[in-house]
Amino acid sequence: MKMVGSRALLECLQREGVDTIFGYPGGAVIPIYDMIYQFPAIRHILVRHEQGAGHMAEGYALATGKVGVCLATSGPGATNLVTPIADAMMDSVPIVAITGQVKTASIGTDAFQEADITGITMPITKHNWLVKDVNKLPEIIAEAFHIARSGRPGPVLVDVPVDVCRAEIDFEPIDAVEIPSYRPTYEGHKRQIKKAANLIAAAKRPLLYVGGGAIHSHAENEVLDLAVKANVPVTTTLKGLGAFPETHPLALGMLGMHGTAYANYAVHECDLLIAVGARFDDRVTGKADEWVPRAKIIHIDIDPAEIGKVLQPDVPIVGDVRNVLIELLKMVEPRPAKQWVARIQELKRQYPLFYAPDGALHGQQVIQEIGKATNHRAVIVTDVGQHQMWAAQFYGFERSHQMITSGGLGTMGFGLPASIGAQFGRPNEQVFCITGDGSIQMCIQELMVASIYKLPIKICILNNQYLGMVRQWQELFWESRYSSVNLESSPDFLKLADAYGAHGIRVTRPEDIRAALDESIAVTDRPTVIDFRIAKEENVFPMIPAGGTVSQMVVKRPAHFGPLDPYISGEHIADDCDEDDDVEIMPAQPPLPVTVN
Ligand SMILES: Cc1ncc(C[n+]2csc(CCOP(=O)(O)OP(=O)(O)O)c2C)c(N)n1
Repeated sequence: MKMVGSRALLECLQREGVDTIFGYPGGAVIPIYDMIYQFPAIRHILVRHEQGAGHMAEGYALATGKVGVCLATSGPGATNLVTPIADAMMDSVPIVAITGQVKTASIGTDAFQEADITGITMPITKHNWLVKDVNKLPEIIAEAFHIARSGRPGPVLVDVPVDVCRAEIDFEPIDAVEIPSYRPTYEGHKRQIKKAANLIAAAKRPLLYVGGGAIHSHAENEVLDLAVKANVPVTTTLKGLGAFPETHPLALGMLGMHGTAYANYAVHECDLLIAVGARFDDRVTGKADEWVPRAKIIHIDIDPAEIGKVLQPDVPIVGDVRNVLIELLKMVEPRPAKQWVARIQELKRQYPLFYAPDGALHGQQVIQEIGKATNHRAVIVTDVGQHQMWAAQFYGFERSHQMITSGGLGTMGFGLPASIGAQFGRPNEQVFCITGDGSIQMCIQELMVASIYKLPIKICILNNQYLGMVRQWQELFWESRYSSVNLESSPDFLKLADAYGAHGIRVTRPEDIRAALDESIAVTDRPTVIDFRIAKEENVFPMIPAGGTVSQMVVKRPAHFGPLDPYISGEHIADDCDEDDDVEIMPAQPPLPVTVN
């Protein structure tokens, strides 16, 4: 069928199942915008800044597991997508970014609004294309979606010159994509899986270290089955939160720089680390060559480039983690691990997540209350900073696709637009945006989009009047020389909410948290902004300094716990060994310094 390129583009998107595009128009994409009217099944969301469109596409993808789509014009429109594309690359988020380009004949002439966006985004996309021939458009769009969603997911970009949009094509849909040079490995090698099963059988203190890859591959049930069958405690990364229910007795919560003390001690003591869709990020490992000192490592990942990138595994398994775990489960025998599980329980008792109950309004308490008010079922989208870490520590995640956060790039400004994308993707669920007074101001303009579409997002600003996380580093590592972190002169967030047509609430006392949350939950026809005036100089603990080791971890413990139990040396636990239990406990390296509060 004969048609122009812009129609062919939208036909292709429709065939890919695209129902929502987040975008912003401009000269080079007017032909596409003109054609959108003829595709009523595709909803276009007019954002207020292209960065917002990119993060919305990410939020949509992370909430639904589908591919998110964003659209921008050439030049500045395209370069405004760079941050969300880089963000999606770091966190393996499947998005397709479509950009307009100046007409083919003008490319390379410094034409008005020309930017070499395929050049610029080459290192931050899985792949990108400049469409020079309209006849290639259907094939390129099919490949773009295929590459974005398959293997290790990630962002792709398709740059379409304005004359290609207007050129005529005899359109034929593409049914199947075959890219000989791109064939992700989905099945793990059987012999490797058998080796992994043998290591699990021989291990006395195994530990599952689960990352975002487990969520991308829908491996939650298999992670749970393996943990229960072989009695393996589970710690997750920031991006893996929700892959394992935190109420489970084997759950250790998040590990790493601001992970739980018990997760980090478990890493230190384990004799087998089973990494599932996780990439040994420096915020997890700290000083990598001293991390996990006693363990053999099994590393399961779909991306062969991750194997051995940071630490060399004893058993690497390349494949889709769900497929691999299904095979592994067939070979793993049930095994008791009474001593190890008891040890984990004791670590959890000794080092609970903790903040001082001093009557002040604490970010941690706000997060805990959000957990209770939503029965731990809401979709939580965060920005970047202290509030993000408190959300990770204190919410209590129970299911996958529930925590949406910028982990790898750490992009302030991600939260609000990503929560809008998430709410579009999951219209019937409660979406909470946990943000800071710094982060919210980076994409605040998108509040208008939430208002126009009556999205009932609850935007919780943990307002400490500082760029809190940077202030914390300056306090702890730069002798409290606070430099350019003061945000006392922020706008009045209630007036701002009003200006954008959102509901506004201010909370200054802990006793008012729950009422404010209930009030916001009752507002269903527009966003709510809650300005929580939290303690100004609170720090996130536990903390292992960047590049540090577990022995440098600073932990806060309740005062009534008194001095550390001598059990930490592991001595008396060894005395407790059951006769029939062959698990021998290796103590953590004593003494582990802690700040007793
Ligand atoms: C775009 C961007 N710029 C700078 C940073 C560096 N940075 C990390 S956390 C942080 C402070 C965040 O402040 P706020 O949003 O108020 O959150 P808080 O830490 O106070 O909870 C900054 C500036 C970043 N992560 N992203």
